Amino acid sequence: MTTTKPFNRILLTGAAGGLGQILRETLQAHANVVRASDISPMAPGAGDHEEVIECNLADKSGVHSLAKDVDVIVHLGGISTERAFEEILDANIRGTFHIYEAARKHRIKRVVFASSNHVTGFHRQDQELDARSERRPDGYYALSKSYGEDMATFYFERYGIETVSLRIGSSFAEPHNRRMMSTWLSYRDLGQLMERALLADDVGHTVVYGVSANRSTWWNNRHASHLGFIPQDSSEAFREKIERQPAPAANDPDLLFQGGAFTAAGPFENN
Ligand code: NAI
Ligand code: 15L
Repeated sequence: MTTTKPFNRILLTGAAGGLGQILRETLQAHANVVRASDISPMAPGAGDHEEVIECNLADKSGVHSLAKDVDVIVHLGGISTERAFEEILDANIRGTFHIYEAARKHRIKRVVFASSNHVTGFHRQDQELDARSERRPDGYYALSKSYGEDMATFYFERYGIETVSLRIGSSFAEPHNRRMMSTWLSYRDLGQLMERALLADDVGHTVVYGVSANRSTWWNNRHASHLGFIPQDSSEAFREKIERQPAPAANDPDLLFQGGAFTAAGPFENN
């Protein structure tokens, strides 16, 4: 028996990255074809349900071609840590602009944008935030994600292109340190969040924190409840292992700020 999938073709950028490799498989359930793209080389696609295309997001016409015959874009590609401004500018700021322009020209109705918790990274860890809290980006990387969120609002208001911006916490197989006990997003919960971001109706521009049901968390998704994201996992299973790590100093940014060590990265230019 054949089942009808919600989309014919999904474009996935950043497909060679940590989360791209995880989601490449998840997305197969939702589209006849997943077009996987990255600047890094990847193995050829498996059968006719996967297309693999190498592309630098800074290349406007390359991105335009990537978006041809696509129904929805999952935009994960770009620099994913704090780096010098010019690197971020090309991959993240120009790259995200190219994605939205391609969406407009190809009449693509929705983008799922991998934003980051670092958009609000300079808030202290004793504060609870929601999607309407003040943004306090903790570096150039965070500024690029904040700009990406603004671009999402603009493209919705001007052209009706919907976006779900995922302010992902720390999505790895398991939390790496004490901070991640609060910020961890399991791969299973990431999969559910992606599914809701693709399938929920009338999202406009929705901002949602990507975080599992951890015992302590700094983020409240009250303004994204229409997505129906209900995380199932918790970092608690790793507490004993994490607490065996040497305790950081009391003034370690990893214990003070929601963005942790990102708040202390750089400067990258000395004159
Ligand atoms: P990653 O660094 O493993 O993957 C990013 C991918 O983007 C890489 O494969 C890289 O080759 C590609 N890329 C970089 N520059 C490019 C360019 N100019 N053109 C085309 N592709 C380019 O990062 P990860 O962990 O997979 O994250 C995916 C997305 O989610 C990123 O946008 C990241 O900022 C965001 N995110 C991830 C978090 C996490 O905990 N993993 C937390 C918050 C946000
Ligand atoms: C991010 O935005 C990064 O992409 C990821 O590598 C993690 O460091 C994560 O944030 C985090 O805050 O732990």
